[in-house]
Amino acid sequence: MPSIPVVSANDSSSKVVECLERDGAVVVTGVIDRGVVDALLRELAPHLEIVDPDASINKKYEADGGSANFYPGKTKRITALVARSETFRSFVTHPLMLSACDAILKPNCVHYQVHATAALKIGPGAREQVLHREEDPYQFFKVPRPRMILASMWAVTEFTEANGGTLIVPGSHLWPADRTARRDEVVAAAMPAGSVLLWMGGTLHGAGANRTDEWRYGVFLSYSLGWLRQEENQYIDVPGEIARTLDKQVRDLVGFKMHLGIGYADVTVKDSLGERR
Ligand SMILES: O=C(O)CCC(=O)C(=O)O
Repeated sequence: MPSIPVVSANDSSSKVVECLERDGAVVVTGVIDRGVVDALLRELAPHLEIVDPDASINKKYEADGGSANFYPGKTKRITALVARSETFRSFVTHPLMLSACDAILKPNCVHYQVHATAALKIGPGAREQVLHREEDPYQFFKVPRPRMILASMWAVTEFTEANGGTLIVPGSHLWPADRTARRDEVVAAAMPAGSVLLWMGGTLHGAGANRTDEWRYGVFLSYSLGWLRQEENQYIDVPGEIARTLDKQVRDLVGFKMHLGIGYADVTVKDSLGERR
């Protein structure tokens, strides 16, 4: 039976990377403590409160070129987490993530960047999401693609097989394009609150179905090569007035830094942080 390896936050970063390279995913337990979880909950609560889980976000996604059934219903989803939560910014610069990105992404770029952020609350009765790869939008590269993305899911509540724990197909980051996953090759990530699931951009995955009467709450954070177009438009989701207040490390990671010659702006019009000259 395939499985997702589990390591602890005290294990070495090379162990995390070894699991990612071999299995395409790894759970790291004990990464954030209760105080951090509580702070995150407080900061995101007002934004999540106003989301209607029955209002489909597929309509907008489809209008923007995405597929019509990609997002399951009965789910609350908000993005722009760098702008919305100070606690989330400490996830962006967390040593666990930076050491994994250094090993997985750095060989293909000078520096990597935040790719997408989301808080995802999966409600009772939500269906399973279609399996996909984070790197699918870069379809001009053939599967298995060069390493472009590293993704993570931070467990705010416990993740179980029954409550919508993220579905992972271990090893699928190495599969040829024509191989599809059999049911017995799909594994739900089970992890206590405070754990982080990391997976490769080429790993097949999706949100699990929630067959319980409680909400599964996770926070998604991915990184990509610094020369790629980001999935989430960070220049809009982190507007200049907020970008200006961020630590330089966070601001650079969000994308306010040129990658070789890519990303310049005419500062006589508007500087990179949105200030008019
Ligand atoms: O919620 C999850 O566990 C995964 C979500 C996901 O992969 C997505 O929305 O693209």
